[in-house]
Amino acid sequence: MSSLVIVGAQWGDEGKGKITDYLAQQAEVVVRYAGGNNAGHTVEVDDKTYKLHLIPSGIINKGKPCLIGNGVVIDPKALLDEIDYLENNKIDTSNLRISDRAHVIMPYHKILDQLSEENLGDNKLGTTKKGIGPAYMDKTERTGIRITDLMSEKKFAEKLRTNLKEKNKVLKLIYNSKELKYEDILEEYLVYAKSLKKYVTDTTVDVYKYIKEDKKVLFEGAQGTLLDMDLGTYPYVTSSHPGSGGVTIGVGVGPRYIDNVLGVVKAYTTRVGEGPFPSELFDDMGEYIREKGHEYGTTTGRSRRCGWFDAVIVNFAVRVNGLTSLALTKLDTLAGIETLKICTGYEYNGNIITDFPADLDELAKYKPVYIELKGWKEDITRCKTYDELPETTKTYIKVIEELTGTPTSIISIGPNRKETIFVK
Ligand code: 2SA
Ligand code: MG
Repeated sequence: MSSLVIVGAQWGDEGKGKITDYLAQQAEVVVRYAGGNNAGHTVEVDDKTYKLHLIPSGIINKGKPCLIGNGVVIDPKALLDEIDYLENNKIDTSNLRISDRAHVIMPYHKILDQLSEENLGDNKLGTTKKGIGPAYMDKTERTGIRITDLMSEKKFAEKLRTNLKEKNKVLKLIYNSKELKYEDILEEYLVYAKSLKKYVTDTTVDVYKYIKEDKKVLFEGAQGTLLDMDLGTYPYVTSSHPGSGGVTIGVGVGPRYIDNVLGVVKAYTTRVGEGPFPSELFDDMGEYIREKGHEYGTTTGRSRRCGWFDAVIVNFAVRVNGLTSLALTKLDTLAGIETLKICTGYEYNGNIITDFPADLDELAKYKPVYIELKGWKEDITRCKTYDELPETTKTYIKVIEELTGTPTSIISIGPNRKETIFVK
């Protein structure tokens, strides 16, 4: 049996989509376990680029069952649009399955996400405004509407009536905003329900069956460890569990069925949205990396903040996820930079820490400590093997392995599936 979790080891956008697609060529099943259509996963195969938000990236590989687990929040319209987008691009979606336990993103979730961000002003989180937070809030409040409810007209109508009564009060009294009409939402969502019915199943049964049949199962993460609601830079996090622990709950699979955890790390660091980012670059170098690496949000188009590789946060990800190896991505972006820096710790008043602190005010006092490494000028996108990489690139990889105590198993040197070196 060999199941593998693919987890983001930074603040998301590490290239999980590309790595999932690459590994899905050998896997038999791909499962999403957290988040929703806030995610943006880009997959490039031959001369085609696909942008996915909710459906596992494994879908690009023909005939692989792709499951959306119970830990995911589903915007039915976004899902149906994505199915259409894939079908229009000749990608078969008949093997897609969605969990009957997954929660549904409702129109009021999206509006509340937007209003709450506006209300927070300077303290805003920088969410994707897809309704993710409010949907998970209802889930934990135990008032959420699940896919299984949506499949029953009567149950959905009842739950919607109760929920909307309360949401309209919030919209009107707290935000002085327009109330939503029950009939409009009911009518809209019952149409979605009809279209989604054929995909709905108890995915815990499917996953268990695949595992018992010794099938290779890939669990595809969304966002990143530092955005995990428990482990990330709270409150500047998403409302789910992107870390490897999210798999057991978000899919309903016991930890003993997980063999390996692959941490996807970008060769530098990016973050989109608000929140601390110790190795952030505010100068031309940050701009250079942003432009060269096309660092713009796949879902919102927002420009991503860029900075040097931070071994402190990756070590944190190694620890809390139990990473067994790293997939190092976007190394090609760094070509042409004379001196590269890697953050190895944070310093304040002569005291250096290497464990990422929980208290963000405490963290703000610290300044990153860097080591410098010689860069490379060569375009490495055509390298086919590790040995073909320039010596300086190899040193950069080795230093990351040493600092994180974790071997690199995959090196990504370009967005295309072909631009990937499998190390071990
Ligand atoms: P939310 O919408 O409630 O999940 O936002 C909360 C925080 O989580 C961050 N977040 C992300 N960070 C990186 N990538 C994400 N996906 C898109 C992408 C983002 C985009 O792939 O580029 O297009 O802007 C993602 N989704 C959520 C978010 O920025 C908040 O900091
Ligand atoms: Mg992304």
